Amino acid sequence: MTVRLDEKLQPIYQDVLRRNPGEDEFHQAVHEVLESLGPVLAKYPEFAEHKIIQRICEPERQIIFRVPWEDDRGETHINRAFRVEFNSALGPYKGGMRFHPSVYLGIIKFLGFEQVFKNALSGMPIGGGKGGSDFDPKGRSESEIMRFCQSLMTELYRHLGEYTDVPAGDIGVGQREVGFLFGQYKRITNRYESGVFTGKGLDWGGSRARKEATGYGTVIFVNEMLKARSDSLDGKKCVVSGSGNVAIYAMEKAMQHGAKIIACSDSSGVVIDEQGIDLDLVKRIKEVEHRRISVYADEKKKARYIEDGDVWAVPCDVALPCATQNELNGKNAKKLVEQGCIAVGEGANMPTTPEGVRIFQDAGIAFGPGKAANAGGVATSALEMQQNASRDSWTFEHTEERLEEIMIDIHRRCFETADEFGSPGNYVVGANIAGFIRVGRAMVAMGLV
Ligand code: NDP
Ligand code: 2IT
Repeated sequence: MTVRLDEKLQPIYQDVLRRNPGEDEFHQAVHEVLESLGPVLAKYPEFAEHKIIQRICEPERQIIFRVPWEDDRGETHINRAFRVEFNSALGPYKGGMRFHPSVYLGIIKFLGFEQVFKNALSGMPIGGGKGGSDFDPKGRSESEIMRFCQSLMTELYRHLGEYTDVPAGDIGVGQREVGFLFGQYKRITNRYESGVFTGKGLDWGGSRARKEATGYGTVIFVNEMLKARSDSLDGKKCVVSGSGNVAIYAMEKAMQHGAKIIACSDSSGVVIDEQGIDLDLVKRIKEVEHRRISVYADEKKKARYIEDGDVWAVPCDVALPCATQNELNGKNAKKLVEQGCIAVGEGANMPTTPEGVRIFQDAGIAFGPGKAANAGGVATSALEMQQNASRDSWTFEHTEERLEEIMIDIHRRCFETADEFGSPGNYVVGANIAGFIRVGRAMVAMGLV
């Protein structure tokens, strides 16, 4: 069930399929953006004239390299790593690094492509890029992870720079990994270049509220969607997928808004706690002990753990997918709608399949797509870059206030753009068009580069 593209866009999409065979997630992300762009070409013919869409779908540079490393027993391993420098019309390439065994070029390209529009939407001076490796950190010791990060950076450093390409974390890459990567960059280049990485520790150039920013921002966005419908999060039952960085701080902010979190998950199973998830316990299990979410039910006798369970089968008012791409399909979406869900905010990147998105939109529920709803993370990364450039360090309150202003502004822009282009209430259309126009205008202004 795919939506037909505008006739001018169809050949462009066919070309993307032809040039990028086997990269399903990238095709999906491109199709979803192109679906929104028909009315933009009608209103702004200069974008077609300058072939902006064709250019935006082709990364400026793609780097693929071997990462050899030795485990604790002396055995050699070879992984593959990527950095896709997608678009630098608005600033240095900016986007996270993902370490997960599922990583291949198609995943990094979909993430890099999404990042271009997300970063544009954030209003900050950052281009889009993404990187990662098929390295699986699960079960690896800290010294193995350090050696892997050092080996990766020994190759990647030559492509980075505070004015060139600025990575951060994503799945499997948190502050610890950012520390190992930044440390090796500093050693090789002999430069303490704080602005070359974001998501750093607070003692060595990190920003307050960066750790919280993606999850917090997602919930701020959801609250704005509800406000636009004269509703709020207060008293709502929420279900969150994942229990990593984004999930934890989405839960925290939703609770601050008076919501009750009744379920979260990891890739092994689901925890349901009708009394409300105990976030301190989740933080201890995940952030301190790095264990499985099943431990939660071992410690809380009233909670239930379902091995391989489906988090979207738990009835809720608000669903916050915060784990990974395509984790919420059409069947899940149908069930959520039937069980009374009124809003979905994507903390993860592209967690809802195209069929799922259509089911939510046809049902008229508030749907906040990732490139808008989770933009608070990268926006706060840009605030970290700002603090690094001025050798300053802001308070938590000030940084969170900036984040809130940015999220409210993103919501407003998506809302108004959707209206302007004839799709009122459709935040997917609003986000795609508003992001595209900002990048497209900069590309036209800079000529054929
Ligand atoms: P983490 O590694 O901290 O947490 C990821 C969580 O999702 C874990 O609970 C993990 O479970 C689960 N998960 C990951 N992959 C899968 C999978 N294939 N199937 C089921 N569960 C899975 O990552 P983040 O919280 O940083 O990232 C989560 C999502 O948010 C990603 O889509 C990321 O791209 C997106 N995002 C992150 C931002 C950030 O600032 N960190 C910013 C914007 C978006 P397990 O531990 O069992 O693998
Ligand atoms: O998907 C994302 O926006 C991120 N992983 C964060 C990127 C960043 O540079 O902070």
